[in-house]
This record gives sequence, structure tokens and C-alpha cells, in this order.
Amino acid sequence: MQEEVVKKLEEIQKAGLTDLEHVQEEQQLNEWRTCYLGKKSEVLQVMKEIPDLSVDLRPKVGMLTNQVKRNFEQGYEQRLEEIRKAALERSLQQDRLDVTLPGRRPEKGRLHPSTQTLREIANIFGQMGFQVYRGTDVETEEFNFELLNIPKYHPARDMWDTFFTTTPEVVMRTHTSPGQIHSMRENAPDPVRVILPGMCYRYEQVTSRSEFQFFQVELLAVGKSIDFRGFKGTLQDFARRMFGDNVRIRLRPDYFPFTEPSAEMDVECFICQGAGCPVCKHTGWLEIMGCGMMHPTVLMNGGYDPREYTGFAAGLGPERITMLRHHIEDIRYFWANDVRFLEQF
Ligand code: FA5
Repeated sequence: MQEEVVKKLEEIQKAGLTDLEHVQEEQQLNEWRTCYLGKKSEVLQVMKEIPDLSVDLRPKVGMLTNQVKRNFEQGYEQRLEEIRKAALERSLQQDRLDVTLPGRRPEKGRLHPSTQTLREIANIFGQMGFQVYRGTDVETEEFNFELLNIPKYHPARDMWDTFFTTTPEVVMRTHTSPGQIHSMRENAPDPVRVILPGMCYRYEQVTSRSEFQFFQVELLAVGKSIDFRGFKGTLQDFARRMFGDNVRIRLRPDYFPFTEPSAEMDVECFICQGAGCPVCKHTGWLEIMGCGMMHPTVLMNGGYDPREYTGFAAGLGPERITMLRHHIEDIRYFWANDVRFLEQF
């Protein structure tokens, strides 16, 4: 009887340890443990049968069974350690660090080209004593048009193709000029000298020069001694600081309902110095803003008496200026979010 049990236990041990040698992964090892040490394992089966054995056999078989169980437990621990060590070595091998390699440059974020130009414009006018005033992206029709001397149904509204919102009378601002009225009303009757940067929206055909959303910077000065000479001098000074000391400007007559007289300002082409090139379409001049002396009606709508006060205003397009400075041939690059374009600035 004793021999039989001993033989059975030896066979169990031999089978278990041989199987263990073939185990390669942790999951396999767990299965092995369930098989050889679990509730239904043969060792436990033998243990359960011990009480049925004769009294003198019980301690010997008990000792032997415990020995097999301990060997299995030790074998399990040892194999587990080996498997984990091998896995670690494999992963170290794969992720091996070559300390002699040159470091990788961290990716740096940068400012959008329009933001860079906006900041430059703000800096230049800031140095001249202009403050930055912020408006909102939506405006009422009254502020976007009527108070700027563009009555309802007036043909001049065709100059600004408008996005209307679902709220009656509320539009996406088509230009930053409504900010003229807001800032005048906040300051009247004190003098005003502000710039108003902001995003504008127009229901326009998108082309290489026109987007349906773009930045503008409004320039506004109101006071008692503002005249055309000072206005032209301010623009000339801005152009010098922005494009270089020798740049020349010219004002061409134009029409805006909120300024009288109105003009388009051109700068001498800084690429060909006026000689003519593809960027300036061989004219020698680049158009950069609309401007003019403030219309008396607009001054009045802002809370100033036009018999006492005068003012000038202008609207610049930072994208167009950026395009000219960097020879960018298509405005659609600005909002296409292509990092290959953006990381050049
Ligand atoms: C205006 O919007 C006037 N409010 C400007 C103004 C202000 C005149 C104060 C007089 C006094 P205009 O539509 O020309 O004008 O736009 C001004 C500038 O915005 C243009 O010179 C151009 O640089 C830019 N701009 C206009 N439309 C677009 C567009 N679709 N895409 C990109 N830039 C544009």
C-alpha cells in the first residue's frame, strides 16, 4: 500500500516538474498552477485520501505529499521569476538607449503669421500712443451699418456681403469699423486714439486674395485738432516702421460711406522698390488699407459735435500685409491649418 502511494506521488511530481520546464509565459504558468496545485489537482486528491489510510501510513504519506506540494510551490516561484526576468530583458533589448545619439529637438509651438503681424501693428501704434480696444465678433445691423452712415437698402451695403445670424438684426461683423462707434461712445467727449483688432466675416467667394474670415485692424483718432496732414503723417510713420525707413506711401481717392474724403493707401513695393514686379502686378505699389477723414454723421453718432471735433479712421488687413511681406501667393494657406505652412514663421 505504502509503495503504491509513494509511486503515485513520485509520478505526479515527475509529471508536474517536467511540464513546468516547458512553461514559457506567465499565463501558461498560471494554468500549470491550477492543474498541479489547484483544488482538483492530484496532490490535493491524495491529501484528501490520507484519513482513509492506516494509522502508521498516515504520517509518512502526509510528509511525502507536503514535500511534493512544496516542491511544486518552489518550482512555481522560481519559474515565475525566470519568466519575468526574461520578459524584462527582452523589453530592455528592444528599448535599448543609445546614449551616444544626438538629442531630439523638442517641437516648439509658434505664433500664427497673422498674429505676428497683428502684434507688430499693435506695437507700432502702441508706440505712437494708440490703445488697443476689443470689440465683439457679432454686431447688430445698426452698429455694423446704420451708425456708420450705411442706411438699410442703401446700395453701399453691397460692399460687405454679410453673414446673418438666426437672431434678427444680428450679423457677424463684416469689418472692425463698428468698433469706432463703441469706442467713441465710451470716451465722448474726450479725445480717442485707439486701434481695434478683430476677426471679420464676409459671405464672399473664397479666392487666393479673399477669405470669408480674416483679421482687420481698425485705426481711429478723434480730437479737436485732427487734420488730413496729421492723418497722412501717421500713416507714413506707420509704413516706415512696418516696411522700412525709405518706403513711400500714396493715397488714392476711394469711397467709404463713413469717411469723407476716403482713400486707399498704397505703399511702394518693398520687393522691387517701385520698379515693378509680379507681386505688385508691375505697378510698383501695394494696396494695404482703406482710410479717410471721419464723416460728420459718424462723429455725431459716436457722441461728438462735428463742428468742434474731427477724426480719421483706417482699416488694415494683416493677412494681406503678411502675404506681401512673405511672398505668400494664396490667402487660403492661413486657415488651412497645414503645419508645413505654419512652421515656416
Ligand atoms: C473696410 O472694411 C473698411 N471698414 C475699412 C475702412 C475703415 C475704411 C475705416 C475707412 C475707414 P475693405 O472692405 O476695403 O474696407 O477692407 C479693408 C481691408 O481688409 C482690405 O484692404 C483688406 O486688407 C482686408 N480685407 C477685406 N476683405 C478681405 C477678404 N475677403 N479677405 C482678406 N482680407 C480682406
